[in-house]
Amino acid sequence: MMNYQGKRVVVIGLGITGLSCIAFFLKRNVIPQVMDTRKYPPNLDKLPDNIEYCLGELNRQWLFKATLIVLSPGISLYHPLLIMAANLGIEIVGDIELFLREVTKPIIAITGTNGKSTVTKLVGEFVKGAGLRVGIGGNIGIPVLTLLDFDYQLYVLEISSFQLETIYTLHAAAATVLNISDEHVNRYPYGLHQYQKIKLKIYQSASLCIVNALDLLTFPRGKNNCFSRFVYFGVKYSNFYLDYYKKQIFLILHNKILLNCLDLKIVGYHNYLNILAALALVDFLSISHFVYWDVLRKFTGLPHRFELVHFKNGVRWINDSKSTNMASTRAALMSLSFDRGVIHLLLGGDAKSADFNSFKSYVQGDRIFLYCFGKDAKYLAKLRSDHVVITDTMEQALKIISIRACYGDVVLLSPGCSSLDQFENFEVRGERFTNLAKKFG
Ligand code: UMA
Ligand code: ADP
Repeated sequence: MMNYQGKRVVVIGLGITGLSCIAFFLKRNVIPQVMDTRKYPPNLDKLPDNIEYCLGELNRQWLFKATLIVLSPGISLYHPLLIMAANLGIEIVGDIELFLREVTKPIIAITGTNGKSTVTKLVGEFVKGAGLRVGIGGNIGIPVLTLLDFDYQLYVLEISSFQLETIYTLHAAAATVLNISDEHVNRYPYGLHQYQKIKLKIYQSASLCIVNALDLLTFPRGKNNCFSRFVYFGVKYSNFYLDYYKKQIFLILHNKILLNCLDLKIVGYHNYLNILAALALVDFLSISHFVYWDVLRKFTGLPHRFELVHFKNGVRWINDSKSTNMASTRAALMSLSFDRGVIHLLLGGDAKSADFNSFKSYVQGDRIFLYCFGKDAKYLAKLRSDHVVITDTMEQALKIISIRACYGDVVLLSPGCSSLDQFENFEVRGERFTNLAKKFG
């Protein structure tokens, strides 16, 4: 356990991470200073009276006098003032680094562009099923420092690239980068390569690196692979792969059939890969196959991820609001099975400067109609020359769809963009879609 007595601590960000950091230091009798670049950040009302705070910008004087800066993931480590602070030798860490310095129990660490929450949840269920007390947290919405209040035997952490920026001492029992594709381009000026490099940090000093054999970008390289053992998933020479027989797909574990994918409640090739990754991550725990069967048969996935929220008059309304990049929208389109009708695809929000050209081929043809809304609607509408409607809001698009949708059609919200231009978060966007689906459908 670290001793922070005498440190001048600055916490940046008043979101749920910042709040958990403040509580962490107060418990250790250290009173941090707090700042947030937002003029009206959330949680101000939750700040104890004795805490000094500064809003609207980063306070240069406080920063340069600090001995420890704790940065929330929403603020980039490459902010000019933070670069200056780092050059002055001031330590900058995130909440997960604080957490790592406190715990001794094994950690399963999960990152990737898509599938992190699904795999984190599934791994958590496997470990629980094996009878271990498991702490699940990180980017999934539970700040890791809040896990310190409980006596867990193992931790499962979902870690975003933003969080990886400020992690230095992760020694995971098993770590994975599930997949890598274009995402958060607005945060990484050097593009995909910079984003990938940050993601691959998760392998550093991991005992086991769980590698997606189908995605070269996820392979450990250089410094990442010292002392580690690689375990691949997704291809036949590995212990975790998919086999095909008479149009059916089977999950293969250590060369034996574990399950027919028809017995699962979740659908889609991407989800079958997620299951393989989860199995590979927990393999070192030697969990019984009965636990795997039981968990997998019951697992319904998480809300807002390709979730059927309404079915009426033969029309399926699917909420995939968590789709914030084109790879996840592509996965949704590939998961749809139907023999009649068309897809009404709602795309929209903040595209975060992503390049959608490679996605064009997935949204052509007579059986797909695009409805583009929000900040980048016009940009998204360039994906095809016909069958496109541009609206300001998702609600306007849904009104039009409600008139057009016929028996056999699918209405799919898989927006491929961040929700923050028009909604508080992806959950609010998904709930709005669900309510409107029930109203118009
Ligand atoms: N912000 C400012 N100024 C500040 C601090 C934050 O403008 O000084 C803005 C950020 O740009 C962001 C928002 O405020 O838009 C929230 O940032 P935050 O760091 O305060 O976020 P928290 O509420 O602490 O939530 C964070 C993660 N959010 C982000 O990384 C943006 C949550 O992931 C995570 O669940 C939580 O910590 C607990 O670990 C959310 C997310 O969107 C779900 N993650 C991104 C993603 O999945 O793509 C990475
Ligand atoms: P993350 O936590 O990385 O955002 P989620 O499990 O919450 O991942 O899923 C986010 C979106 O990505 C959803 O639209 C989901 O259907 C899709 N998705 C999940 N797993 C994958 C995968 N392996 N490849 C591509 N898309 C995926």
